[in-house]
Amino acid sequence: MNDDFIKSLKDMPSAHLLGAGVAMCAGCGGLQALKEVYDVLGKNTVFVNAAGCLTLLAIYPFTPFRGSWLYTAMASAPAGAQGVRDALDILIEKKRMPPEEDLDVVVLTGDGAAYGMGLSATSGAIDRGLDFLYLCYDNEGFANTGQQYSAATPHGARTATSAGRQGYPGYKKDLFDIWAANRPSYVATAIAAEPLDFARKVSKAKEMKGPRLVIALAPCPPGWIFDPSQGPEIGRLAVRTGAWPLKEYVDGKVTHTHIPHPRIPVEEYLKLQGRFDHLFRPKRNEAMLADIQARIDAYWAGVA
Ligand SMILES: Cc1ncc(C[n+]2csc(CCOP(=O)(O)OP(=O)(O)O)c2C)c(N)n1
Ligand code: SF4
Ligand SMILES: [Mg+2]
Repeated sequence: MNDDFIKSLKDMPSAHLLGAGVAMCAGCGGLQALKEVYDVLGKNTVFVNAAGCLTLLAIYPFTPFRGSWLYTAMASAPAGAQGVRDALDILIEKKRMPPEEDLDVVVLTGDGAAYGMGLSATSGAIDRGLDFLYLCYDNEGFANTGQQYSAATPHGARTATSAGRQGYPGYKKDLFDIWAANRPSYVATAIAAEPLDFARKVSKAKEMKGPRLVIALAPCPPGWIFDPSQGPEIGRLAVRTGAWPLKEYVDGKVTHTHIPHPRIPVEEYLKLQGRFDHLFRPKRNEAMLADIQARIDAYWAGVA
């Protein structure tokens, strides 16, 4: 990278964040989610980022962000956020920083950290009532290291560690419910392909205090195996098939912010992704397709 290019990164406004993903894949759903969050939060933000694909945005000493960036180990981002929040509070209390210059502390991790390795640190942060927003970009695998399965991988998906006709034998963990059970201030699901819903949720979370989570499903072209141009369509299909319910939790109550109607068959979503190719070719795996559809139907049957 030459000096002029690095300087151009430094001078970039936030609106060019997508273009700044020089080390990222075209059509990265995680990067799109981060851009939509950053457009709402703005520069008074410190990101506390656990190892994952979006770590590639921190090209020391520059990032495309106007705010700050702290890099942590995979399991430790909420603990890092505690340190940053404490430091900001002490600076304000000692009048070494005016309150109007306070920063939003945002944990930014993938699903591998959020659903698995970082859950213990997350639980402690929620118990302490830490004032932070957690953005999980959920690409349903350890994408940065070659899409091994994570606790967020959906049933039947092929990953680097789940090959064969059955794909991943487990079921996606319900991080929304795990957080909600801890009674935090706010929990929401979102997706970049539904930008108004996403922006409204981030704006709402920004106005709150305490532990807040937004989980953004993040279609990943190389991990999910699709052409980058199909990312927005796959994102919309995740919602229209009911595979990715858009909802939020506030004050003990869960509200769906969009109820797909009519709900279209989940295979319309699955068949666009190479990671589910084995369910359609060389022969349709009717039993597994029916199982995946039945679980989605059962979920929506329980939505009032
Ligand atoms: C304790 C630990 N184990 C393994 C790694 C190697 N590693 C770096 S990024 C990554 C994948 C993280 O997955 P996720 O949190 O979903 O983020 P993504 O890569 O999908 O963006 C792994 C396994 C690590 N950094 N730390
Ligand atoms: S592997 Fe997936 S999550 Fe990682 S940069 Fe590429 S598209 Fe984004
Ligand atoms: Mg991931």
